[in-house]
Amino acid sequence: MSITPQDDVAYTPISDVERKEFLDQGFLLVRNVLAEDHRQRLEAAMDRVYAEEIAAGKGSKDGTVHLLGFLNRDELFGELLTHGPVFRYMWGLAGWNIYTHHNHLDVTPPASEPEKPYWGWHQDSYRQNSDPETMDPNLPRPMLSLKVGYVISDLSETGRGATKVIPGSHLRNTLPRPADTSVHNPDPEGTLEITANPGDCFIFDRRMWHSRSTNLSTITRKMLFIGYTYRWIRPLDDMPIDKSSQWWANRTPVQQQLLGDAPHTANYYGVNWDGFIDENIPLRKELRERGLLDRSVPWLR
Ligand SMILES: O=C(O)CCC(=O)C(=O)O
Ligand SMILES: [Fe+2]
Repeated sequence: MSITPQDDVAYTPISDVERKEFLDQGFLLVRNVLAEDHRQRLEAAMDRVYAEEIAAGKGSKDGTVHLLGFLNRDELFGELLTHGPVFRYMWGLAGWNIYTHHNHLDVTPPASEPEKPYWGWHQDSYRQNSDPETMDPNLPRPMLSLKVGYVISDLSETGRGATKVIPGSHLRNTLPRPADTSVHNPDPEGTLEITANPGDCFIFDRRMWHSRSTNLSTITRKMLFIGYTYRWIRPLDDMPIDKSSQWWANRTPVQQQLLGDAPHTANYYGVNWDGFIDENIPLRKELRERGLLDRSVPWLR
């Protein structure tokens, strides 16, 4: 049983081995990031939000809820933004100039009908894969964002609707598509279905080719996803935050940064017109005070 305070965990640098694995594979499976009582409280909060969404008619026909911008729906979700055992990977892999542009709560009941053919393989972020003018097809696109998926239900067996990934595929700009996607096609070579226990998480580079899968089991799948990107990239979700709310007042300065707060638009670029980098950007300040800025890693400069 660890007695390390949450903050110390959050600011414990990841190892070179983990960084290398992430850079090579495009993802990391991290075990036991949620203590069981924490996981249960998160699940209870998810169940409440799920019921609210269903009552508001926002579930799909089979009872699936895919709620974008869920963080401000519970105190526990706001705290999850800087959850120590995971947050250390976020700044360790992406640096201090980050926030969440995209987050979703997913409840996927057992499929009510036989699986229809679909091709779900994609890299995240839509036009980010087309707009940047990197014309050399062999030059990998920039990562730009990464995402953590907290596993809340038991995904220890395949067939429970887990995310499928192709390890190492984040450096490939294309994935061959079957000629006919109206029929069932085999998964691409190298596919891995991420089986994991409740309380585990996986962290992935948004470029890694991945797909959802159908929940063919009798267990409802529950996941919480939080994406982190650079502060100079626009939000993807519509998550209006009431800054007069208790929820906002309860957020730490780092959490407020991670929710998109900034004193000035230029601040998103790390610019302080009186100097160059704004030393008061909360996460940068936190890392600096702890001696964790590192000139040899550009995103930690
Ligand atoms: O729900 C899933 O398994 C996949 C979700 C996904 O594509 C994503 O979070 O980017
Ligand atoms: Fe995705």
